[in-house]
Amino acid sequence: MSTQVSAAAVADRLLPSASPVRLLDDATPAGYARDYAMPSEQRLRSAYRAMVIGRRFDTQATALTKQGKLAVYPSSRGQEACQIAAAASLRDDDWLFPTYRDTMSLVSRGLDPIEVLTLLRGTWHCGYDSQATKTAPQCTPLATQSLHAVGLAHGQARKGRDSVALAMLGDGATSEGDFHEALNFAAVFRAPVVFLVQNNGWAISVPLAKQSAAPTLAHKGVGYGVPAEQVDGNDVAAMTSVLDTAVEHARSGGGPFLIEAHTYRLEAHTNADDATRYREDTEVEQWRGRDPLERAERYLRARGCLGDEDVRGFAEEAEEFAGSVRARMQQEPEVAPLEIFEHVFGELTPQLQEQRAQVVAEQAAEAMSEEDR
Ligand SMILES: Cc1ncc(C[n+]2csc(CCOP(=O)(O)OP(=O)(O)O)c2C)c(N)n1
Repeated sequence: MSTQVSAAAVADRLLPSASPVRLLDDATPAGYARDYAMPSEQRLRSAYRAMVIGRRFDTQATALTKQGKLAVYPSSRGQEACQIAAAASLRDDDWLFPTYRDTMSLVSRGLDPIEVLTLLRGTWHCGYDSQATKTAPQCTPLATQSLHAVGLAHGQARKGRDSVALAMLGDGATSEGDFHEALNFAAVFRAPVVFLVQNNGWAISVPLAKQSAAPTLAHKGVGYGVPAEQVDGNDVAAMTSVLDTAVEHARSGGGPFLIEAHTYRLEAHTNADDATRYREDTEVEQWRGRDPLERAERYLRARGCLGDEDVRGFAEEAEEFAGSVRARMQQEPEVAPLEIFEHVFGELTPQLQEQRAQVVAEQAAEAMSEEDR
Protein backbone atom coordinates (compact mmCIF):
# COMPACT_ATOMS: atom_id res chain seq x y z
CA MET A 1 0.00 0.00 0.00
CA SER A 2 1.40 3.38 -0.98
CA THR A 3 1.80 5.94 1.77
CA GLN A 4 2.43 8.74 -0.75
CA VAL A 5 -0.38 11.27 -0.74
CA SER A 6 -0.16 14.43 -2.77
CA ALA A 7 -1.07 17.63 -0.97
CA ALA A 8 -3.19 18.60 -3.95
CA ALA A 9 -5.26 15.39 -3.69
CA VAL A 10 -5.99 16.08 -0.02
CA ALA A 11 -6.84 19.71 -0.71
CA ASP A 12 -9.10 18.85 -3.66
CA ARG A 13 -11.10 16.18 -1.97
CA LEU A 14 -11.05 16.79 1.77
CA LEU A 15 -9.93 20.16 3.03
CA PRO A 16 -12.35 22.86 4.11
CA SER A 17 -12.01 26.34 2.64
CA ALA A 18 -9.44 28.59 4.29
CA SER A 19 -12.15 30.92 5.57
CA PRO A 20 -15.81 30.19 6.32
CA VAL A 21 -18.05 30.23 3.24
CA ARG A 22 -20.04 33.46 3.19
CA LEU A 23 -22.48 34.55 0.47
CA LEU A 24 -24.65 37.30 1.95
CA ASP A 25 -22.46 40.28 2.68
CA ASP A 26 -20.44 42.13 0.07
CA ALA A 27 -17.06 41.64 1.74
CA THR A 28 -17.06 37.97 0.78
CA PRO A 29 -13.58 36.45 0.83
CA ALA A 30 -13.19 34.51 -2.40
CA GLY A 31 -11.43 31.23 -3.17
CA TYR A 32 -13.54 28.61 -1.48
CA ALA A 33 -12.59 24.96 -1.80
CA ARG A 34 -15.75 24.20 -3.76
CA ASP A 35 -18.20 26.17 -5.89
CA TYR A 36 -21.19 27.50 -4.01
CA ALA A 37 -24.15 28.96 -5.86
CA MET A 38 -26.27 31.71 -4.35
CA PRO A 39 -29.71 30.14 -3.63
CA SER A 40 -32.69 31.60 -5.48
CA GLU A 41 -34.36 34.70 -4.03
CA GLN A 42 -37.54 32.66 -3.55
CA ARG A 43 -35.72 30.14 -1.40
CA LEU A 44 -34.07 32.85 0.65
CA ARG A 45 -37.40 34.56 1.15
CA SER A 46 -38.93 31.38 2.52
CA ALA A 47 -35.84 30.84 4.69
CA TYR A 48 -36.27 34.36 6.06
CA ARG A 49 -39.94 33.69 6.82
CA ALA A 50 -39.03 30.43 8.58
CA MET A 51 -36.37 32.22 10.65
CA VAL A 52 -38.90 34.87 11.76
CA ILE A 53 -41.33 32.14 12.86
CA GLY A 54 -38.50 30.11 14.42
CA ARG A 55 -37.25 33.03 16.50
CA ARG A 56 -40.73 33.85 17.74
CA PHE A 57 -41.27 30.22 18.65
CA ASP A 58 -37.97 30.27 20.55
CA THR A 59 -38.95 33.29 22.68
CA GLN A 60 -42.34 31.70 23.33
CA ALA A 61 -40.73 28.46 24.51
CA THR A 62 -38.38 30.44 26.77
CA ALA A 63 -41.39 32.27 28.25
CA LEU A 64 -43.09 28.92 28.92
CA THR A 65 -40.18 27.91 31.18
CA LYS A 66 -40.84 31.01 33.29
CA GLN A 67 -44.50 30.02 33.63
CA GLY A 68 -43.53 26.51 34.73
CA LYS A 69 -45.10 24.97 31.62
CA LEU A 70 -41.78 23.67 30.33
CA ALA A 71 -39.17 22.04 32.56
CA VAL A 72 -36.24 23.36 30.51
CA TYR A 73 -35.56 24.98 27.15
CA PRO A 74 -32.19 25.28 25.39
CA SER A 75 -32.61 28.36 23.21
CA SER A 76 -31.23 28.51 19.68
CA ARG A 77 -31.69 32.27 19.31
CA GLY A 78 -28.86 33.45 17.06
CA GLN A 79 -28.56 30.03 15.41
CA GLU A 80 -31.67 30.42 13.23
CA ALA A 81 -29.80 30.20 9.92
CA CYS A 82 -28.38 26.78 10.89
CA GLN A 83 -31.68 25.54 12.27
CA ILE A 84 -33.80 26.56 9.30
CA ALA A 85 -31.33 25.59 6.58
CA ALA A 86 -30.84 22.15 8.17
CA ALA A 87 -34.57 21.42 8.08
CA ALA A 88 -34.95 22.80 4.57
CA SER A 89 -32.05 20.78 3.15
CA LEU A 90 -33.82 17.45 3.64
CA ARG A 91 -36.42 15.57 1.63
CA ASP A 92 -39.33 14.05 3.54
CA ASP A 93 -37.72 10.62 3.35
CA ASP A 94 -34.38 11.86 4.71
CA TRP A 95 -33.67 11.45 8.41
CA LEU A 96 -32.82 14.13 10.95
CA PHE A 97 -30.89 13.33 14.15
CA PRO A 98 -31.22 16.42 16.37
CA THR A 99 -29.96 17.44 19.80
CA TYR A 100 -31.80 19.11 22.64
CA ARG A 101 -30.92 22.52 21.10
CA ASP A 102 -32.52 21.80 17.73
CA THR A 103 -36.20 22.21 18.59
CA MET A 104 -36.48 25.06 16.08
CA SER A 105 -35.31 22.78 13.28
CA LEU A 106 -37.96 20.21 14.14
CA VAL A 107 -40.74 22.77 14.23
CA SER A 108 -39.48 24.18 10.94
CA ARG A 109 -39.51 20.66 9.49
CA GLY A 110 -43.26 20.67 10.14
CA LEU A 111 -43.45 18.56 13.32
CA ASP A 112 -46.23 19.45 15.76
CA PRO A 113 -44.65 21.93 18.24
CA ILE A 114 -46.51 20.52 21.23
CA GLU A 115 -45.35 17.00 20.40
CA VAL A 116 -41.81 18.34 19.98
CA LEU A 117 -41.92 20.06 23.37
CA THR A 118 -43.00 16.87 25.17
CA LEU A 119 -39.42 15.88 26.09
CA LEU A 120 -38.58 19.36 27.40
CA ARG A 121 -41.89 19.47 29.26
CA GLY A 122 -40.79 16.32 31.05
CA THR A 123 -43.88 14.33 30.21
CA TRP A 124 -42.45 11.57 28.04
CA HIS A 125 -39.20 10.44 26.37
CA CYS A 126 -40.28 11.84 23.00
CA GLY A 127 -43.63 13.18 21.89
CA TYR A 128 -43.56 12.60 18.14
CA ASP A 129 -43.58 9.52 15.98
CA SER A 130 -39.97 9.11 14.86
CA GLN A 131 -40.74 6.64 12.09
CA ALA A 132 -43.50 8.75 10.58
CA THR A 133 -41.57 12.02 10.81
CA LYS A 134 -38.15 10.50 9.98
CA THR A 135 -36.84 12.46 12.94
CA ALA A 136 -34.97 10.75 15.76
CA PRO A 137 -35.74 11.76 19.36
CA GLN A 138 -33.80 14.86 20.42
CA CYS A 139 -30.58 13.55 21.88
CA THR A 140 -29.36 14.71 25.31
CA PRO A 141 -26.20 12.56 25.73
CA LEU A 142 -23.64 14.37 23.58
CA ALA A 143 -22.81 12.84 20.18
CA THR A 144 -24.53 9.47 20.60
CA GLN A 145 -26.93 10.49 17.81
CA SER A 146 -24.02 10.66 15.37
CA LEU A 147 -23.61 6.88 15.65
CA HIS A 148 -27.33 6.32 15.28
CA ALA A 149 -27.34 8.53 12.18
CA VAL A 150 -24.47 6.59 10.62
CA GLY A 151 -26.12 3.25 11.38
CA LEU A 152 -29.37 4.37 9.83
CA ALA A 153 -27.68 5.91 6.79
CA HIS A 154 -25.65 2.75 6.21
CA GLY A 155 -28.79 0.61 6.53
CA GLN A 156 -30.71 2.77 4.06
CA ALA A 157 -27.87 2.56 1.56
CA ARG A 158 -27.73 -1.23 1.91
CA LYS A 159 -31.46 -1.36 1.14
CA GLY A 160 -30.77 0.55 -2.07
CA ARG A 161 -32.52 3.73 -0.94
CA ASP A 162 -31.06 7.15 -1.66
CA SER A 163 -32.14 8.88 1.54
CA VAL A 164 -29.64 10.79 3.64
CA ALA A 165 -29.20 11.20 7.40
CA LEU A 166 -28.30 14.59 8.88
CA ALA A 167 -26.76 14.52 12.36
CA MET A 168 -26.72 17.82 14.25
CA LEU A 169 -24.06 18.39 16.91
CA GLY A 170 -22.56 21.14 19.04
CA ASP A 171 -18.87 22.07 19.21
CA GLY A 172 -18.53 20.33 22.59
CA ALA A 173 -19.91 17.10 21.13
CA THR A 174 -16.97 16.88 18.71
CA SER A 175 -14.73 16.01 21.69
CA GLU A 176 -16.76 12.88 22.40
CA GLY A 177 -15.54 9.42 21.33
CA ASP A 178 -18.85 8.68 19.63
CA PHE A 179 -18.27 11.52 17.16
CA HIS A 180 -14.90 10.07 16.12
CA GLU A 181 -16.24 6.53 15.78
CA ALA A 182 -19.12 7.84 13.72
CA LEU A 183 -16.83 9.72 11.31
CA ASN A 184 -14.57 6.71 10.92
CA PHE A 185 -17.32 4.16 10.32
CA ALA A 186 -19.17 6.49 7.96
CA ALA A 187 -16.03 7.14 5.90
CA VAL A 188 -15.02 3.46 5.65
CA PHE A 189 -18.54 2.36 4.65
CA ARG A 190 -19.32 5.54 2.65
CA ALA A 191 -22.51 6.03 4.63
CA PRO A 192 -24.74 8.82 3.26
CA VAL A 193 -24.61 11.01 6.34
CA VAL A 194 -23.99 14.72 6.84
CA PHE A 195 -22.58 15.90 10.17
CA LEU A 196 -23.60 19.47 10.91
CA VAL A 197 -21.62 20.95 13.80
CA GLN A 198 -23.05 24.19 15.12
CA ASN A 199 -19.99 25.76 16.67
CA ASN A 200 -21.61 28.30 18.96
CA GLY A 201 -18.38 29.00 20.82
CA TRP A 202 -19.28 27.41 24.13
CA ALA A 203 -19.99 24.00 25.66
CA ILE A 204 -21.98 25.40 28.59
CA SER A 205 -19.14 27.41 30.24
CA VAL A 206 -16.20 25.83 28.36
CA PRO A 207 -14.95 27.97 25.44
CA LEU A 208 -13.86 26.30 22.20
CA ALA A 209 -10.19 27.15 22.87
CA LYS A 210 -10.26 24.83 25.89
CA GLN A 211 -12.06 22.16 23.95
CA SER A 212 -10.09 21.62 20.75
CA ALA A 213 -6.63 22.34 19.33
CA ALA A 214 -7.69 21.68 15.73
CA PRO A 215 -7.32 24.66 13.34
CA THR A 216 -11.09 24.45 12.82
CA LEU A 217 -13.60 21.75 13.72
CA ALA A 218 -14.07 21.14 10.00
CA HIS A 219 -10.43 20.01 9.83
CA LYS A 220 -11.38 17.07 12.03
CA GLY A 221 -12.76 15.40 8.91
CA VAL A 222 -9.42 15.15 7.11
CA GLY A 223 -7.88 12.42 9.26
CA TYR A 224 -10.89 10.20 8.68
CA GLY A 225 -11.10 10.85 4.96
CA VAL A 226 -14.33 12.82 5.33
CA PRO A 227 -14.60 15.92 3.11
CA ALA A 228 -15.43 18.99 5.15
CA GLU A 229 -16.37 22.62 4.94
CA GLN A 230 -16.57 25.57 7.29
CA VAL A 231 -19.30 28.10 6.80
CA ASP A 232 -20.61 31.33 8.28
CA GLY A 233 -23.46 29.88 10.34
CA ASN A 234 -25.26 33.22 10.56
CA ASP A 235 -25.52 33.49 6.77
CA VAL A 236 -28.61 31.58 5.67
CA ALA A 237 -27.60 31.72 1.99
CA ALA A 238 -24.20 30.14 2.70
CA MET A 239 -25.75 27.58 5.03
CA THR A 240 -28.29 26.61 2.36
CA SER A 241 -25.70 26.30 -0.37
CA VAL A 242 -23.17 24.32 1.68
CA LEU A 243 -25.88 21.99 2.99
CA ASP A 244 -27.12 21.46 -0.59
CA THR A 245 -23.60 20.47 -1.61
CA ALA A 246 -23.13 18.15 1.37
CA VAL A 247 -26.52 16.45 1.01
CA GLU A 248 -26.02 15.97 -2.74
CA HIS A 249 -22.55 14.53 -2.08
CA ALA A 250 -24.00 11.99 0.38
CA ARG A 251 -27.06 11.18 -1.74
CA SER A 252 -25.07 10.52 -4.88
CA GLY A 253 -22.85 7.92 -3.22
CA GLY A 254 -19.95 10.15 -2.19
CA GLY A 255 -20.15 9.10 1.46
CA PRO A 256 -20.18 11.36 4.53
CA PHE A 257 -19.57 15.11 4.69
CA LEU A 258 -18.73 17.30 7.70
CA ILE A 259 -19.86 20.92 8.06
CA GLU A 260 -18.73 23.31 10.75
CA ALA A 261 -21.07 26.30 11.06
CA HIS A 262 -19.57 29.26 12.94
CA THR A 263 -22.43 30.71 14.94
CA TYR A 264 -23.33 31.86 18.44
CA ARG A 265 -26.03 31.16 21.00
CA LEU A 266 -27.20 34.57 22.17
CA GLU A 267 -28.99 33.19 25.23
CA ALA A 268 -27.61 31.11 28.09
CA HIS A 269 -27.02 27.35 27.62
CA THR A 270 -30.53 26.75 28.99
CA ASN A 271 -32.90 28.79 31.15
CA ALA A 272 -31.19 27.12 34.16
CA ASP A 273 -27.75 28.59 33.31
CA ASP A 274 -26.30 32.06 34.01
CA ALA A 275 -24.04 32.91 31.05
CA THR A 276 -22.90 36.23 32.58
CA ARG A 277 -20.70 34.17 34.92
CA TYR A 278 -18.41 33.01 32.13
CA ARG A 279 -18.72 35.24 29.08
CA GLU A 280 -18.35 38.96 28.34
CA ASP A 281 -21.22 41.18 27.24
CA THR A 282 -18.97 42.63 24.53
CA GLU A 283 -18.73 39.18 22.92
CA VAL A 284 -22.51 38.83 22.89
CA GLU A 285 -22.90 42.33 21.44
CA GLN A 286 -20.45 41.57 18.63
CA TRP A 287 -22.53 38.59 17.62
CA ARG A 288 -25.76 40.55 17.83
CA GLY A 289 -24.24 42.64 15.04
CA ARG A 290 -24.17 39.52 12.86
CA ASP A 291 -27.83 38.65 13.38
CA PRO A 292 -28.87 36.07 10.76
CA LEU A 293 -32.36 37.53 10.35
CA GLU A 294 -31.16 41.09 9.80
CA ARG A 295 -28.56 39.98 7.28
CA ALA A 296 -31.10 38.01 5.24
CA GLU A 297 -33.60 40.86 5.46
CA ARG A 298 -31.03 43.42 4.21
CA TYR A 299 -30.12 41.23 1.26
CA LEU A 300 -33.73 40.58 0.23
CA ARG A 301 -34.83 44.20 0.68
CA ALA A 302 -31.90 45.43 -1.43
CA ARG A 303 -33.11 43.19 -4.27
CA GLY A 304 -36.75 44.21 -3.97
CA CYS A 305 -37.85 40.71 -2.87
CA LEU A 306 -39.02 41.83 0.54
CA GLY A 307 -40.95 44.92 1.60
CA ASP A 308 -42.51 46.34 4.75
CA GLU A 309 -45.76 44.54 4.07
CA ASP A 310 -44.05 41.15 3.80
CA VAL A 311 -42.09 41.74 6.99
CA ARG A 312 -45.31 42.69 8.80
CA GLY A 313 -47.10 39.68 7.36
CA PHE A 314 -44.40 37.24 8.47
CA ALA A 315 -44.35 38.80 11.95
CA GLU A 316 -48.12 38.36 12.22
CA GLU A 317 -47.86 34.77 11.11
CA ALA A 318 -45.15 34.18 13.74
CA GLU A 319 -47.33 35.80 16.40
CA GLU A 320 -50.25 33.54 15.51
CA PHE A 321 -48.02 30.48 15.63
CA ALA A 322 -46.69 31.46 19.07
CA GLY A 323 -50.24 32.19 20.29
CA SER A 324 -51.38 28.73 19.29
CA VAL A 325 -48.39 27.10 21.01
CA ARG A 326 -49.13 29.14 24.15
CA ALA A 327 -52.81 28.21 24.17
CA ARG A 328 -52.18 24.52 23.58
CA MET A 329 -49.52 24.42 26.29
CA GLN A 330 -52.05 25.65 28.85
CA GLN A 331 -53.87 22.33 28.58
CA GLU A 332 -52.42 19.96 31.14
CA PRO A 333 -51.04 16.84 29.48
CA GLU A 334 -52.41 13.46 30.49
CA VAL A 335 -49.56 11.52 32.00
CA ALA A 336 -49.33 8.04 33.46
CA PRO A 337 -46.12 8.30 35.54
CA LEU A 338 -45.55 4.54 35.66
CA GLU A 339 -45.40 4.35 31.89
CA ILE A 340 -42.03 6.11 31.93
CA PHE A 341 -40.53 2.85 33.26
CA GLU A 342 -41.71 0.88 30.25
CA HIS A 343 -40.25 0.57 26.75
CA VAL A 344 -36.61 1.33 27.64
CA PHE A 345 -35.40 -1.85 29.34
CA GLY A 346 -36.86 -5.29 28.72
CA GLU A 347 -36.27 -5.95 32.41
CA LEU A 348 -36.01 -3.11 34.92
CA THR A 349 -32.65 -2.66 36.64
CA PRO A 350 -32.72 -2.86 40.48
CA GLN A 351 -32.39 0.94 40.68
CA LEU A 352 -35.34 1.46 38.35
CA GLN A 353 -37.39 -1.12 40.27
CA GLU A 354 -36.73 0.92 43.39
CA GLN A 355 -37.68 4.17 41.67
CA ARG A 356 -40.84 2.58 40.30
CA ALA A 357 -41.80 1.39 43.78
CA GLN A 358 -41.32 4.95 45.07
CA VAL A 359 -43.68 6.32 42.41
CA VAL A 360 -46.26 3.63 43.25
CA ALA A 361 -46.01 4.61 46.94
CA GLU A 362 -46.35 8.31 46.11
CA GLN A 363 -49.41 7.66 43.95
CA ALA A 364 -50.99 5.62 46.76
CA ALA A 365 -50.28 8.40 49.30
CA GLU A 366 -51.78 10.98 46.94
CA ALA A 367 -54.90 8.87 46.46
CA MET A 368 -55.29 8.57 50.26
CA SER A 369 -55.04 12.32 50.77
CA GLU A 370 -57.58 12.88 47.96
CA GLU A 371 -60.01 10.60 49.84
CA ASP A 372 -59.42 12.55 53.08
CA ARG A 373 -60.40 15.83 51.44
C1 LIG B 1 -22.00 12.40 27.13
C2 LIG B 1 -22.36 13.67 27.84
N1 LIG B 1 -21.46 14.28 28.63
C3 LIG B 1 -21.79 15.42 29.27
C4 LIG B 1 -23.02 15.97 29.15
C5 LIG B 1 -23.39 17.24 29.91
N2 LIG B 1 -23.58 18.35 28.97
C6 LIG B 1 -24.81 18.73 28.58
S1 LIG B 1 -24.75 19.95 27.46
C7 LIG B 1 -23.07 20.03 27.49
C8 LIG B 1 -22.32 21.01 26.61
C9 LIG B 1 -22.59 20.77 25.17
O1 LIG B 1 -22.00 21.73 24.37
P1 LIG B 1 -22.07 21.66 22.80
O2 LIG B 1 -21.85 20.28 22.31
O3 LIG B 1 -21.15 22.71 22.28
O4 LIG B 1 -23.58 22.02 22.44
P2 LIG B 1 -24.44 23.32 22.75
O5 LIG B 1 -25.21 23.02 24.03
O6 LIG B 1 -23.52 24.49 22.88
O7 LIG B 1 -25.37 23.45 21.61
C10 LIG B 1 -22.56 19.08 28.39
C11 LIG B 1 -21.12 18.90 28.68
C12 LIG B 1 -23.95 15.28 28.33
N3 LIG B 1 -25.19 15.76 28.11
N4 LIG B 1 -23.60 14.15 27.68
